[in-house]
Amino acid sequence: MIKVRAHSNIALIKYWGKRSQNLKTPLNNSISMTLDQLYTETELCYKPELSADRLFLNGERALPAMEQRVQGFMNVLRQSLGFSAFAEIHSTNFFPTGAGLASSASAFAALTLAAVKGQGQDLSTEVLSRLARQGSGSACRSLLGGFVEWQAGQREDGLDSFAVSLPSSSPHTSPWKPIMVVLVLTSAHKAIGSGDGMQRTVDTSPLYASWLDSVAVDLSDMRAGIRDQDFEKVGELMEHNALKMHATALAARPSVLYWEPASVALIHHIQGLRQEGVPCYLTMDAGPNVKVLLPPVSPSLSAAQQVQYIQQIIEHPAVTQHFVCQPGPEAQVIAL
Ligand code: 2P0
Repeated sequence: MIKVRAHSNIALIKYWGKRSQNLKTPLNNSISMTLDQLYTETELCYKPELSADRLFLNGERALPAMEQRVQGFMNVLRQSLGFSAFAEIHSTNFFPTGAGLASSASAFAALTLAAVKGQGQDLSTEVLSRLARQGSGSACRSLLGGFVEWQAGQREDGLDSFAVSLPSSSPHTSPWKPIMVVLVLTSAHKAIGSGDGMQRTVDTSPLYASWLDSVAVDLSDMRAGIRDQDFEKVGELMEHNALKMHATALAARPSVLYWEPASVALIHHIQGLRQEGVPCYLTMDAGPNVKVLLPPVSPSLSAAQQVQYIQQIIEHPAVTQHFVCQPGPEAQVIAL
């Protein structure tokens, strides 16, 4: 038995579109921040008596579709690493499932690490990331902590498509720790899944070519912003990139629309607070929730002032739940 923990991540520059469905290689690089408060813990045990992998999610046997997806991914691991055993897998999300917070990134990162370590293999982060990508694209970023870039790569076989750490500090400063407030909204509406949403956007949105044309500059500016710990630059660009991703999706046929009325209300709320002087910027993924970046405590921002900003952000009536996150650690083994 082995137990691991992997954290969720939020993209600052988005992954939106694949060049290979099967290998989950993306059409552009993406940059993310690993989130310390949202994570998955996975216990895995290889059992000789099993003739198929068994998956338990949050204490209950997983639905067949979910179990089949995991079995397919375990087949990829068996083939890549050269083993044949089947596993019993218990995966627990330490954040609400069904609240529109993606759990596939942390779940597939945790499963990859558990399955590999459970085989007694010690693989580099690069190899682990490349494997996790084949479970869910964004999972390749959750193997690493802090700020992370997923290199799209160019090879047909996907061998150069994996995530690497992005330095967030010069040698004389400490790691950068801005706040990401994850706002959960009042929504039960099930929108189109992210995989289908991005594919429809690639196939039908006339804006998609512009997305790809403009993302290289976004990536180099975001790298510089993180390196220089430049909050305004990172925040402004993060919000621009997210709204641009949603614009490409809105222009698909039929439209890929993830926003609820409460999402739009929250966008106005955050942009309004910013006009009043609150240093905050938003991002959104393939769902209705809104995530808000705030600067870290510093000589120019007291802890009390930061708490007040968080209060102003979460006091909107559309917010049902919130998580105050900072850059989180890499995926790790927590019990053997
Ligand atoms: C991201 N998203 O960069 C983007 C932004 C959603 C919006 O990665 O099909 O669950 O398993 O590779 O990783 C969500 O997509 O998709 C995602 P698959 P995944 O975070």
